[in-house]
Amino acid sequence: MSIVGLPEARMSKPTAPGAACTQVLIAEDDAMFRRILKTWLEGWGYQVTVAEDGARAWELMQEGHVPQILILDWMMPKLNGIELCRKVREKSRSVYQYILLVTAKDQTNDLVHGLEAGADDYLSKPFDRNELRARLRTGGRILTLQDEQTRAREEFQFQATHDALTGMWNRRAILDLLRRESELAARSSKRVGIMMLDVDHFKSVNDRLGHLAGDAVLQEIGRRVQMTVRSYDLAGRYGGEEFLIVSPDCDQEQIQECAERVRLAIAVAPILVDGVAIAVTASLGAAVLDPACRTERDALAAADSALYEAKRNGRNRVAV
Ligand code: GH3
Ligand code: MG
Ligand code: MG
Ligand code: MG
Ligand code: MG
Repeated sequence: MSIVGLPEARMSKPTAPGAACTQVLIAEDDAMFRRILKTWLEGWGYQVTVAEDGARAWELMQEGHVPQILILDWMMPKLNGIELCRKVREKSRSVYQYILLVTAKDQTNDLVHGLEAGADDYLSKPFDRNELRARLRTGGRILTLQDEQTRAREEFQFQATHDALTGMWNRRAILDLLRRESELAARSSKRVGIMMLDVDHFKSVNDRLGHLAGDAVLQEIGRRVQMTVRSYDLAGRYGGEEFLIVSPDCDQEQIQECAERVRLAIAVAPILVDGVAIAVTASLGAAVLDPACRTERDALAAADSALYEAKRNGRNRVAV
């Protein structure tokens, strides 16, 4: 199952290209033509890398060079433009690279062949300097548009899976993640720990200090939870003042220990909101999910009834 909006999806994206920061890779076996192209493009502000054939261009990309635009000569030794085009399209699915094929061939069926291999545009030699420039600008516009769409999609995915107040996973996402972890655990005969946390007498925080102060307290509690759990644990806001923590590969003793650490992290120091120190505590119910024996639903119910027991026994405590 794929969980949208995972943090890594937000990481490094190429910036929207304008000529000034656009990386172009030219693969051309004709040394003279290669030099001319490079001079023109640099004159227009592009950052240019050249390769003397398709194999060298592929090598450069394998070494980590990620051009936004590729200008590929069709006829080249070792690896020709069409073959390289196919390899680029097969490999990179997350970052779109604009490919301009350059060739002396100008028959229609060749053109179709080139476009089917994944090229975006096509120029026949000899071509006009201004036409090349205009086509590169078109490529830049398309890349910018794609970049904006990618960002918008990522933002949408992030919002669909995260809680707006705390920035943690939201209820649906944390439940999806619990299911994913439980499936993974089933395959490797491992167990998943879960903790249900509920803030004690939270209503009275709102009543005494107002809803905004209550929100700030929830944010800080979320932060303390995330600081305290292991880096690969997953923490989400389950409901109003309730949090759910999913701990992969965790047994009963470990989940109890972890819940105790979380409890302490909240109780240890009051939360400062606008100069007012607000002492809060939380109760936690912990359970272990052994996928061979029980479902996520059962484990959630077990954590929930443990939480109820922690409340009944006086709050600010952990029950398993
Ligand atoms: P208990 O120890 O039994 O859990 O007592 P409690 O007061 O925490 O429990 P109760 O369920 O009665 O109240 C929960 C309160 O949490 C009521 C609700 O207004 C508040 N709350 C829920 N979501 C939010 C929120 O997003 N912001 C704020 N400020 N308060 C919230
Ligand atoms: Mg050639
Ligand atoms: Mg509650
Ligand atoms: Mg509560
Ligand atoms: Mg309650």
